Amino acid sequence: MDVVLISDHPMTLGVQFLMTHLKDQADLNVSCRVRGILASSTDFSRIECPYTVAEREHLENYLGKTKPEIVGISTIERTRRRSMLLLPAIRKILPNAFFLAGGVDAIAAPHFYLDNGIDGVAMGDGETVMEAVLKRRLNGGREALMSQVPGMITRQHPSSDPASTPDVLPMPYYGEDLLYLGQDGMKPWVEDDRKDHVQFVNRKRAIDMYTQRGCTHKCAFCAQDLLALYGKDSFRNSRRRPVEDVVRYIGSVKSNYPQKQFVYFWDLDFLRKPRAELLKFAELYRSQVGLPFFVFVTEKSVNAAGLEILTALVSAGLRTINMGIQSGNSRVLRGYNRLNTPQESESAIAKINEATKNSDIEVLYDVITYNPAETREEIIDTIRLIMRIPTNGGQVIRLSTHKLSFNTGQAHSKEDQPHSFEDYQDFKTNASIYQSTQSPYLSWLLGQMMRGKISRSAIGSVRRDYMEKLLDESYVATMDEHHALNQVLYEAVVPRDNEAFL
Ligand code: B12
Ligand code: SF4
Repeated sequence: MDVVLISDHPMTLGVQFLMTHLKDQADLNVSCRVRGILASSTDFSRIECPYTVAEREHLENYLGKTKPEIVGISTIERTRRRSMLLLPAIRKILPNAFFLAGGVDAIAAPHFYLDNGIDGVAMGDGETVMEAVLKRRLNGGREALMSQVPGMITRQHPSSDPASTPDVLPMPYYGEDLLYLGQDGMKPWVEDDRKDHVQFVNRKRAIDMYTQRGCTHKCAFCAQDLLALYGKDSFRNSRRRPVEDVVRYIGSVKSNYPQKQFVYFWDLDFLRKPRAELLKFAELYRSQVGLPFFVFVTEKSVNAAGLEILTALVSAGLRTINMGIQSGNSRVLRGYNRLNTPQESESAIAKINEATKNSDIEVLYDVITYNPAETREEIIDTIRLIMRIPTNGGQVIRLSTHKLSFNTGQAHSKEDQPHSFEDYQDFKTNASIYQSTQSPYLSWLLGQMMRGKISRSAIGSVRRDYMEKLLDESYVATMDEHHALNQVLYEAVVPRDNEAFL
């Protein structure tokens, strides 16, 4: 039996986790061939657009040829439109296949997917659900999928407990059954030839990896690791993989794909491990892998880890460290359910600065812009915090912003919100901008500051010596009162894509 799992690449490692798990099941391996397709768009700025004619033809031909009986689709909010446009066409080619969706967006809005041509939605981690679906299909045919599969909802069985989670955290699959869709067909390996991602700029030849799942924070805007489903399950939220295993696995991927020259650890908080484990990781990684690597951290874990751990990671090859600041105002942070303070952020920023100042490491900070609940003064608190980031070292300090995502399954979810696909600093001509912030001008200014590098002379696209004038109270009020002025400003100063990252 052929099974095809499709994911918009790069989006998540969900499909690659499922593949490793399924390929580890000896009984399934005899009768099933599971392939993954990372279906990419050549341009990050059009991830929500339909596939090009060529991409679609390759995908349809491939499915027509392999005739999978199970098709899995991995979902996030921004690519919902693309998946939904594709679905009717592939259902026509594969009228008897079972279509299963999973991932954050399908979990947040399962009935939307069921009403639009999906047969089942995996409510949570997909490994055990996929395994059960494949086994049932093999043993009892399509009919066997009509009775309830634990962790999956269908039109006949519209609710379910969250899916159970495998005891061992799988490693993402890399191998011949992982294919990449491009303009010229399906390939077993591609050097990512798209423009760099706005926030993560070393994606072209990267190994993506995980050492643990979950995060101890519960920020209301974040769809982290299916928190809405597993929030109370501390075992699920702190599953780890021994660092020895992870380092060995990266070593094997590196030798199979010598072209790959960078490692991204997508753990939501890489430093959330015992100190001894972090030191062991640094030592093993330096001696056995040695590739430059990326980590996400939080201000609490940076403060807890301190200089010793940060310095050990730097000597192991740490190349980019990414910390979310989100806001420089305590009230706004409380609204995000973010259990930190601006002071904690500043203390973490100082530690990161100290550990990285003698290197050219990238330090990447991000904040949230366009939150309708923020006042002018609160946005200015964030602007001022960004202005205080030290620039006395050799590191490259880069900045980026996020707009609130509305489909996280959490407190900030707004199903009635139109699915706006603009993100980061993209707001240029969008009329809805005026409902998304109490100060279009300050949100725009913050977006410009967060666009690119921070240096002694400029913060992002804004000259430092102009900051006080730009923050003058009467100037801010005038700009906000006269939308036409704002509009002129957006149109006059539209940075090129990824401007400051070139
Ligand atoms: C890594 C990551 C990336 C990487 C992807 C790298 C890669 N190799 O693919 C990069 C940096 C490229 C990326 C980019 C983006 N990302 Co991102 N990313 C993540 C992150 C941190 C981890 C995802 C992951 O790999 N998780 C581990 C896997 C194993 O878990 P999973 O995806 O949940 O999959 C499991 C289940 O959901 C389920 N499942 C998933 N798919 C399927 C399919 C089937 C058939 C089944 C049965 C089950 C199933 O089973 C899986 C295994 O248990 C998440 C946050 C998070 N922790 O989830 C954000 C996240 C997915 N990203 C998000 C966003 C918004 C984006 C961007 C749109 C941002 C932007 N503005 O550019 C881009 C879009 C990329 C694109 N398509 O061009 C949002 C999505 C929000 C939403 N509600 O949809 C998230 C949730 C972050 C957040 N907190 O808001 N991202
Ligand atoms: S935003 Fe970061 S710290 Fe907050 S819940 Fe998400 S991953 Fe955790």
